[in-house]
Amino acid sequence: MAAATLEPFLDARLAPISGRVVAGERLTFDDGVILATTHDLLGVGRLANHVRERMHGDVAYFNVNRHLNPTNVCVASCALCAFAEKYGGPRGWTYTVEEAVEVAARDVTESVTELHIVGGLHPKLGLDYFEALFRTLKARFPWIHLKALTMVELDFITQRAKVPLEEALRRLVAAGLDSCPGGGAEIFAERVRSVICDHKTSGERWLEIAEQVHRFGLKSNCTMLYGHIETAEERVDHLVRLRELQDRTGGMQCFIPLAFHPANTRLDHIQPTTGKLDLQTIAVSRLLLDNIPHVKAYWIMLGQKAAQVALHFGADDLDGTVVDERITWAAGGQAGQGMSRRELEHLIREAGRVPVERDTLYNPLERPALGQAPPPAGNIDLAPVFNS
Ligand code: V47
Repeated sequence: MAAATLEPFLDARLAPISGRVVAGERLTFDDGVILATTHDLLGVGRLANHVRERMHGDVAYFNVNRHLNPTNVCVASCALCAFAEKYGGPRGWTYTVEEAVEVAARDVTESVTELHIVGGLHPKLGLDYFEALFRTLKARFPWIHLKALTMVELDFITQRAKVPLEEALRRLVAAGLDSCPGGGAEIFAERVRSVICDHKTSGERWLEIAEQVHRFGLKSNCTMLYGHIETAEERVDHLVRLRELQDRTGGMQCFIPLAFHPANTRLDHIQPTTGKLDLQTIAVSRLLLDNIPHVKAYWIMLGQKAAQVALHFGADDLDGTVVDERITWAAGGQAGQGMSRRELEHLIREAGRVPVERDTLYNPLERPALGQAPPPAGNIDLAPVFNS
């Protein structure tokens, strides 16, 4: 795209930033604050779209996955969370290994390439539980990538087991762990953490654990929870800290901005995020995180419509079929708990992008598009769960 097509800007401060974006130069913290606070949403979007198309052309990724939450019992009591229940509380669930595998098996066919496994910090589920869970899941579904355990869960499990993180990772990988999701990062600034998630792993510790995970050889994702009490400066600080980590390790594949859902949390006096903040946060992330390959518009939190538009504001991925999402759902999420592959492809095509199914590590998968060819032999493709 020619530089001239990015202009004109309603906010003159975007013009010099545009020059740096087109030249492929790194943006500064101050650039980030301008981009995050301007009302020239379309200007910021054009810049982010320029970068997105330079990196990925017209491709928009999605995957066929299933979420699995072995427990919602959690020793932390984060104000931001509507999912967790205290030990012994009436809303709590904790699956045995066998129950967790049966819950997964309800929806897993050969079409499903990823299990996304996260849960509460359960006081009695140790390293051995997760080893047994991963081993049993791999034995039952050997083709599935296990993307499991946030940095916060890893921190908790290893402290409880009193083993060094490296030993825990060695055991978990031997049992079947393939990569880590990006949750629990929230906002790194201590001022914010002390209100929304006190007692949780600190921002520094989240970054330290992620660094060790990457040095061990595992890939991870990363996230930022926005739209609560944080300032624009604190969002930009979070992004810059992720960028610095990525400079050191290169271990993060994808960044996912998570729109705060206030319902049923102790922060329910806060208004839900607006479309402007959602799209601007996607765009600013794409522009600042010049070393993280993918930015995900997580449709569960953004809603299908904003996630689709975000494919023109810097995002190149919608996440997946998901099937059984419980964290956003508990906090009043309206987007539903799962979407079919056909619907994901439709959203992407209608946005003028080219849908590409990927595996967790962003390898494109060769599959006939739905509606254009029959599914592969033996693949029931989760109809009607995914295809309705
Ligand atoms: O860790 C908790 C956040 C995360 C709320 O890595 C909330 O591919 C909004 O991390 N409102 C879970 N957010 C989701 C997550 C994720 C999702 C999809 C893909 C990937 C990936 C990661 O959601 C939690 C926390 O940061 N969260 N409560 C809430 N009320």
